Amino acid sequence: MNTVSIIVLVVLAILTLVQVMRISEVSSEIQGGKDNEVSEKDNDTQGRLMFFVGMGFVISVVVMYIKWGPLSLPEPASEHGSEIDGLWNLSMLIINIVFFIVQPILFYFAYKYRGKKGTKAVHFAHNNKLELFWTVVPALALAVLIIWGLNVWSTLMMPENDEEPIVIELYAQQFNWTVRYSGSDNALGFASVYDIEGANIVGVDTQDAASADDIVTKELHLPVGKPVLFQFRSQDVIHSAYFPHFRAQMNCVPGATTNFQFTPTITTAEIRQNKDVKRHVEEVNAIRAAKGEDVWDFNYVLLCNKICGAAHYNMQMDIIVETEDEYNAWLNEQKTVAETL
Ligand SMILES: [Cu+2]
Repeated sequence: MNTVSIIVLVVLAILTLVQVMRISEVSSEIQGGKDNEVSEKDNDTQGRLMFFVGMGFVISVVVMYIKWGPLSLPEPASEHGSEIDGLWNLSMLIINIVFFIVQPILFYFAYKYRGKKGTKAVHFAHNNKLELFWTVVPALALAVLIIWGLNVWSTLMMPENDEEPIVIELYAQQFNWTVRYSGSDNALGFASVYDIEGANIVGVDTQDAASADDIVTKELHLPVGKPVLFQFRSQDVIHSAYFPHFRAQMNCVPGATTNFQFTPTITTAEIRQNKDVKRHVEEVNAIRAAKGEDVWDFNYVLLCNKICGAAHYNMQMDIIVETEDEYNAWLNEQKTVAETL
């Protein structure tokens, strides 16, 4: 449909609406204006509708919790993960208590105090005790959440290291991730977007001595129980490195380096034995089998959590957490920058 016919259609629709309103006004005048009056029956119907629709909404929340709750993330696979989960669980507990008390009362009262002939609303201006209660209780709840949250934040952002963390760079671009391991010196060589050329996809400065043993790969392997310090860069727009199973996320900003450290605690092989993960894999594979698709197995995943463009949804990478021996064996097979560039 071209623009002209759309405009004509909209104008005709508005004209029709205006005519319908006029007819309604005229018919109301003929009947002495009575059909605009709200009857006792209207109030009854509206009150009941409010109650049933509102309660339907509250019940639908319970049904959704039961049906989709089991799809939430399995146990955290990082050292700090349980602290994030603790904050999340307390927030959700408070939200749910308030929701399941306030919402049913709200819809019940809308029904109970619906318009009735001869009933007049009470003018209730002020009550100090009530105002104190609904100010102090939310203030206390917020204070607990904020103070606890800030504490968790500062321990996550300034971790105390017993051992030197492994430095790994995650390089984001529309729409994929590249990993750069810092090699035996555990120091990343200088890199810049201006040095990107041919096979040098993350712009490593080959003149920098620290870059010779760096390893650029498209696979993310992590050793279990070892702290990992991720450094994030972006080539084009703001991306966000999201590790849902490790309860971690950090923005990747063009022109800046951001970082986040965490310690994986459960290997990929171990998490595949987790009962929630097993059930989820079985359910997914039942759906895939019905469609004639291949069998899928669970993997930790790194996702982009900023809507960074058309293929943003597909900007992901598997993460393999393994024992230190397996990790070192894999890393030794990889080619360094000195060997490839
Ligand atoms: Cu992205």
